[in-house]
Amino acid sequence: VTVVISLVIVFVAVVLEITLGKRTFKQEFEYRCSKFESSKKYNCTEIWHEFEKAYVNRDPCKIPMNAYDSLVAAAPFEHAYNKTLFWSKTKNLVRDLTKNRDDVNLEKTLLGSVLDGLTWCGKMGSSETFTKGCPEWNECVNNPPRSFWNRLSTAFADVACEDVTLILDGSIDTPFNPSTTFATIEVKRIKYPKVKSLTVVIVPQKSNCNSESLKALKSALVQGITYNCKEVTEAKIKKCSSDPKTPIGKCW
Ligand code: AVW
Repeated sequence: VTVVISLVIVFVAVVLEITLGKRTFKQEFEYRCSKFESSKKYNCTEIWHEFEKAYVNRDPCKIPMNAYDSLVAAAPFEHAYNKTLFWSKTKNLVRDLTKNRDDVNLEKTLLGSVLDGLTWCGKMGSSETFTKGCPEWNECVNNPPRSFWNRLSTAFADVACEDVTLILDGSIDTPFNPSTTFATIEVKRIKYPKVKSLTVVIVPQKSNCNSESLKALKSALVQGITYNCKEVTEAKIKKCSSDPKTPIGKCW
């Protein structure tokens, strides 16, 4: 009887650990990396080591963008660069739109998908990765996640070509906000003639294609690139998300 009870207890403990047990940061990183469709061409162990080198054993407010240079080099992009979508304040909407399509937002790339939604940092004198007690996004400029996303966004905008799309949030007064990653990093790196046009897509509400904020975007855009703006209903976007056979360009 004692043996049976012990076995039951062990079984319950194992089941609980599997169902409730959270992956550590490193496990989550490697799990997501290995799940990435074309990860066969990537070496997730090597990518992890390049990643942690950027911030481990360092002051978490002193991680510059270039700390991630070797990480970005170890996991080069291999998406369709002419199917690039940028976004600002519309992350979930864009995620839904590009799901099951070959159009690509940053979170569909290997490094983007691996680190999406995660927080991490190191500490001086420690070789560990921490997920608690890390600087907030705006606490200091050079914090590990912020510098990472700035660095990856730089690389993402650098490879974009032909006709690119930017999905903006029409429910706010400043859809093109000068303090965002799109405005500080990406818009400057979309170069002519590699990129021919930028199409802004916006659900008109507080803001629309005539808003002052979009005039600022137009002037921030590199000379030569054709600027288009399209207003589209939320219903149409939703319909398009649930119908991935419609080419994204036909959604607006
Ligand atoms: P965003 P962006 N705390 O919606 O134009 C934690 O403003 O900047 O769009 N994380 C934060 C914070 C914060 N206070 N602020 C921003 N973030 C992170 C890369 C958070 O993960 C793509 F290619 C939020 O979801 C797009 O074209 C993300 O930054 C463009 O840059 C975006 O904030 C979107 O950047």
